[in-house]
Amino acid sequence: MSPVVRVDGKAVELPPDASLLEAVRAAGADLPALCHDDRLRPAGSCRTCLVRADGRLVAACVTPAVPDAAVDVADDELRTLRRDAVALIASALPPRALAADAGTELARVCTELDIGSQTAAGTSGRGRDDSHPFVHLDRDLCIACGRCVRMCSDVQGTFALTLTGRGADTVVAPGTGGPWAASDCVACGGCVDTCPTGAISQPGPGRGLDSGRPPPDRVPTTCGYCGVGCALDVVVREGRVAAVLPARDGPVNRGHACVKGRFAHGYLASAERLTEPLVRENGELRPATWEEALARFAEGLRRAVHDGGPDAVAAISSARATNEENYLVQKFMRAVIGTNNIDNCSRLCHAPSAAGLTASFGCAGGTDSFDDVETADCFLVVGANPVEAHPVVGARLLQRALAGASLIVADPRAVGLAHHADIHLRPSPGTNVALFHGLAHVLVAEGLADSGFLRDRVTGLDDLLVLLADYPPDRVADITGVPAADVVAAARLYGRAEHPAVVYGLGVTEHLHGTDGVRTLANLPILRGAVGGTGRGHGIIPLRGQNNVQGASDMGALPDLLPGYGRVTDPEARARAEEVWGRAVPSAPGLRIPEMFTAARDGRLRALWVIGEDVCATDPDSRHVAEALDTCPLVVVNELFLGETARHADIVLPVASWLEKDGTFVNFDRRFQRVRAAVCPPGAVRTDFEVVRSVAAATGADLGCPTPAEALDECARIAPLLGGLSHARLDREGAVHWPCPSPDEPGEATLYTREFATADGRAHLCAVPYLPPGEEPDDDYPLLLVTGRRWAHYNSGSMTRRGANLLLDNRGSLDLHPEDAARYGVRDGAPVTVRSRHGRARLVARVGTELVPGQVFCAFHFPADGVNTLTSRHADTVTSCPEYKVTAVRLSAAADDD
Ligand SMILES: Nc1nc2c(c(=O)[nH]1)N[C@H]1C(S)=C(S)[C@@H](COP(=O)(O)OP(=O)(O)OC[C@H]3O[C@@H](n4cnc5c(=O)[nH]c(N)nc54)[C@H](O)[C@@H]3O)O[C@H]1N2
Ligand SMILES: Nc1nc2c(c(=O)[nH]1)N[C@H]1C(S)=C(S)[C@@H](COP(=O)(O)OP(=O)(O)OC[C@H]3O[C@@H](n4cnc5c(=O)[nH]c(N)nc54)[C@H](O)[C@@H]3O)O[C@H]1N2
Ligand code: SF4
Ligand code: SF4
Ligand code: FES
Ligand SMILES: [Mo]
Repeated sequence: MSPVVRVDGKAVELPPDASLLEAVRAAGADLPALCHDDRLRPAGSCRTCLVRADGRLVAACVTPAVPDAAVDVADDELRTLRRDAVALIASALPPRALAADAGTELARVCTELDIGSQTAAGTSGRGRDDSHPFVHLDRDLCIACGRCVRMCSDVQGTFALTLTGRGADTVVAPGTGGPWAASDCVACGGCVDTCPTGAISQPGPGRGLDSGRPPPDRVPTTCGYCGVGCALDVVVREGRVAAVLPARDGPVNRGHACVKGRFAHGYLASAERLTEPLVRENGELRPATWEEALARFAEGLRRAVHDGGPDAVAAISSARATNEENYLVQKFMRAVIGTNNIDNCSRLCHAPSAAGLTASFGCAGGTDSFDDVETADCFLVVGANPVEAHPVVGARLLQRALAGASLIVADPRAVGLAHHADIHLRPSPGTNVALFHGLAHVLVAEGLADSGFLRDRVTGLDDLLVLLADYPPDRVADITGVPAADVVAAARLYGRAEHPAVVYGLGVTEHLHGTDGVRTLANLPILRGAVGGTGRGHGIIPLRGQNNVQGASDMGALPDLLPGYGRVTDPEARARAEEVWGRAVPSAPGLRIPEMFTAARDGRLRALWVIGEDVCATDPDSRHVAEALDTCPLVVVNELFLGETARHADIVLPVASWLEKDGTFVNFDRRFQRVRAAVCPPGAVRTDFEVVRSVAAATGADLGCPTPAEALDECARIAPLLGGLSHARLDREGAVHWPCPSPDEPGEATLYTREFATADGRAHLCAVPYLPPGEEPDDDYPLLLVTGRRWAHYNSGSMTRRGANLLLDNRGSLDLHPEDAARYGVRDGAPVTVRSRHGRARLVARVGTELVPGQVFCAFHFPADGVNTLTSRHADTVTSCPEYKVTAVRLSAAADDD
């Protein structure tokens, strides 16, 4: 029921459970509310929001708006009471709290209430804590409102903060007692954002910003790090980024963000930033003009095509770049060069998701919207570590678990969410398919499958039932190491939930049988009828990694697919593109990324354009990659920095990053969102968009699409799936999900509500057996190395290592169990050498119990350590996605040098 309340006589209708504060705001009035933040549960402690409700004096923030309540706000007595409450708080603070440039919520409220700056007459003396690179504390400004503490617990879920002391001496402090830098803080910035006084602030020009009130110098955009797609407001001062704030109306982040989106923009001003093109001369890279670099590039392309035909040219497009840039790159390769040799880092990441979900359901994206987290009552989180890799998703999942939703985590490591899970399944890396069959076996055996759904909407049940007979929990326990009782318990939890949801990551895809993993995981929601808009669950969502890896693939930066997933082998799909481009589109699928390197080594590939992927750092068996580049006659790299790959290039083109350009990204749950230039790139830097156009021009071709907006319009004409998308629409509506076939239809958040998009309109169960991983430990390489992510750095680290994130984590480390540490004589914090059949890495040991004995873990954020010299060329048999999650290694304690 929607209550109707009268605010100073004006009737307002409210959502159920609204507070009087919301009623007052809905009536167009406002109140000071110093201990309140819409993102948090109300505390009702500061008494600055006093109103009279049906004659009683109450704090509006904690008083429910009961139907027909009469609320007085504006009378003089109330104004005085509120003003006195604020003035009392301000009077205890030192003068700087209300200085002219304070810019905080408290300063704004005082101005509005005509409380002069001389009111702040308290003393200083409690001191500061500036130990942390991004979060500073000025204890004298703390009013003990507790907003920071609640932000850290109720939104972020880190529980790093507490209020200590008594009475007027109460002040916020890290719960661990020591300095902030040594606390559990993961620098999400939540406390900084909510603090009304500037007691907690970020250093530099963004200090004490009042994020509730966007002034006009804020540029709304979408984060360019991970695939969550947080909406951010970039505060610009004198042409530079002063701060990045989470947008309160962000559809996925809802006023939250993480250390990367919020603080990792120091790279923009790095002295190492490339500011002019480089060309190789006598073996060295030297600066050049754009004219010279482009002319050389065009000549190199001409020669490659002359010597080897169009298929002697290939491009790797960037999941960091915009949709419009990806669209143009693939258009250039297909319509100008005449080859389908175009791919993107989805190949290294979620290509098995695209292939697997397409085979099971018909479309290459997650089946449902992340908005469903609020209604799901059970989460099965598989092979994903969102607390570190998709922190805003991790935070929202954690809050749902804390609110009572059940949580099953399937990960060999004790990742952040596992600590809050009802059940933590720890399959041995590479054994997912057996685990998923085990869960399916129990669902079927215990009558938890949805027979009506299976009959009406599903294909493949008979084959699966035959196969599942071979996967009783005991056998699954033998293969995976997960106790049979846990398999049964997890299946029951998922099977009996009313609205279960599956969320997964690279622990499913980056395997020799990654596509099988995706498909057999997808069997679970199909068996339960928890997909396809049945109201009985929320399907399956891949946590796609890069900011725009979904979009790069949607745009057709793939060797077999055109924009909107038309197959290059399908004459109709080709005809749609050919009509718009006026050029024939080749019908043979092109090379995948690993095939490009093989072709380069074989001499078949004569020109490779690498746009925003540091393949020599992040592709597996990287020594082989470097050799391939060195063999290829022309290598051109579009980059921000002279990374590992750029060092092997013949031409390096300096490009803009996400804070410096216009376009759109697609996030992990298929939302198109706008990206806007907040600042100008340095020197002669151009956007990838401009670069692709000028490369085409240098070869004598006109790519059309003079602006990003026009590029998306053109893409919409080719791709029925994306037909309704445009910059104008996104500027109006914020985010729009694909599929979105027409401008006057909303995007589809939940897919397949009528039928699945497969040829027969049914969901397809997958009956493939478990097969072992490509590498297994033996006497020479007795340990199993899993690679993945850590919270403070991003992939190659090219951006996060060039800013203060380096102060949060400054070296590559290897996690190992105390038993293994003892066995190999490795001490915590000591250097350790890791060897595989393919290479060697040097790391620092981190002894702990995240892993079981026999397994070790490291990230790949410090390329100089050599982690990707260790990883093998084993790859998913369907999509060629590397088996990054399983490498057999051995350790030695000393940093020896052979
Ligand atoms: N801070 C940070 N955030 C990032 C990134 C980053 O580099 N740093 N990168 C972004 C990108 S590109 C991506 S793709 C995403 C990746 O995000 P995630 O997929 O969450 O990342 P990973 O840490 O690579 O792997 C996830 C988990 O898979 C588990 N795993 C390994 N093998 C198996 C297995 O056989 N079975 C199961 N069930 N689990 C297994 C690992 O233990 C690991 O915890 O993160 C994005 N966000
Ligand atoms: N061992 C191991 N290796 C892995 C993985 C793993 O789990 N384990 N995960 C794999 C996965 S999932 C992924 S996605 C890859 C990621 O690997 P990469 O794509 O290589 O990593 P990034 O660091 O995200 O970015 C690549 C480069 O793009 C540049 N860049 C940033 N923005 C732009 C832009 O707008 N335009 C251009 N032209 N360049 C830009 C950056 O400076 C950076 O050098 O790593 C893979 N490698
Ligand atoms: S920055 Fe985030 S994690 Fe750190 S103390 Fe503040 S709210 Fe907690
Ligand atoms: S969660 Fe992802 S999208 Fe959001 S701020 Fe962090 S890196 Fe950016
Ligand atoms: S905002 Fe209502 S009591 Fe503090
Ligand atoms: Mo990724």
